[in-house]
Amino acid sequence: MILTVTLNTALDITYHVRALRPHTSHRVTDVTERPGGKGLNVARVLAALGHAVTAAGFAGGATGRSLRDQLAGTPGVRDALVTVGGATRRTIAVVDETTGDTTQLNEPGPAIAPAEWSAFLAKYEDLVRSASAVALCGSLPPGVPVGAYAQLVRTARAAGVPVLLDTSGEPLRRGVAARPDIVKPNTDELAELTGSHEPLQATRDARRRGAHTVVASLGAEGLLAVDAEGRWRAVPPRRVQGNPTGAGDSAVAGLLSGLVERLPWPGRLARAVALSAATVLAPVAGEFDRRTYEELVDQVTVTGGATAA
Ligand code: TA6
Repeated sequence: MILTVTLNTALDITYHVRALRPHTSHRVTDVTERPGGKGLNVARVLAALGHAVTAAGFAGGATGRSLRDQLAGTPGVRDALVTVGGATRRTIAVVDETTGDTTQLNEPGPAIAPAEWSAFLAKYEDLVRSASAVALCGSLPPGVPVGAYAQLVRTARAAGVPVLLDTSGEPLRRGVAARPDIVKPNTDELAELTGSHEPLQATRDARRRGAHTVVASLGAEGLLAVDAEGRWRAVPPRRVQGNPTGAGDSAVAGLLSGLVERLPWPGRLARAVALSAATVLAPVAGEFDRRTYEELVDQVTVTGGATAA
């Protein structure tokens, strides 16, 4: 099974409005609630691709119960969340149907007590031993140590399990130094980590800081992957318009599924880019239309190779 970790789970609420204007009230044309937080989106996409997934992290309160009820109805995802005293946060995405722009509001999440963090660590150490790969994704809730991801990366590496890290800021900086197999920053996260706004230079710098492979998300321009053997660029066939929330999480699911299926890098990246684009075209994060994905995956252009590092 693939283990996903979402320390700051969320009940993702997506509102659609005709046009979003400040200082006015809006009629909501559509609303959805889904289990969210980056790792849970990754878990749902991996399960839709046919992988067995165990979802670890925290959940609590009425929002946590609602999230877990929905997760229980998701075939392929096993709930290994630790119950906490605080309430799982909500994140709100407001989609402007006229422009396609999305405005995101993310609550900070519940405070995690030291005993809750210890309970999670014990569970993680147990689960990681039977995992084929681990994904560590998203922000940290209050109370979780800033070096949490570094610790989780080290545990996975000690168990010989490949680990992917997708976070930002200081947790990313410390996590990268613990030498994860893959990191997937976007260009802002890379610039914050390295001080460089030039993706190739920043990607190489992130590798020098400890990441084995860096897969930089270039938004609508696709992905840039660099490891010790080479570098690759994957570009979607066209610019797609829709809700970009969760597009990066779908890319992570593509990379991880390709890793455990031992797909060569071009196939992994094509899958990640196509899943990402199919998620933009779907109304909410963590979901995609299978046929759209299958059409897109054959049209992704991948260049580069093993000698081009
Ligand atoms: O990537 C989209 C998303 O996963 C949303 O589903 C939402 O839950 C949010 O990001 C959480 O991100 P954060 O960085 O706050 O943990």
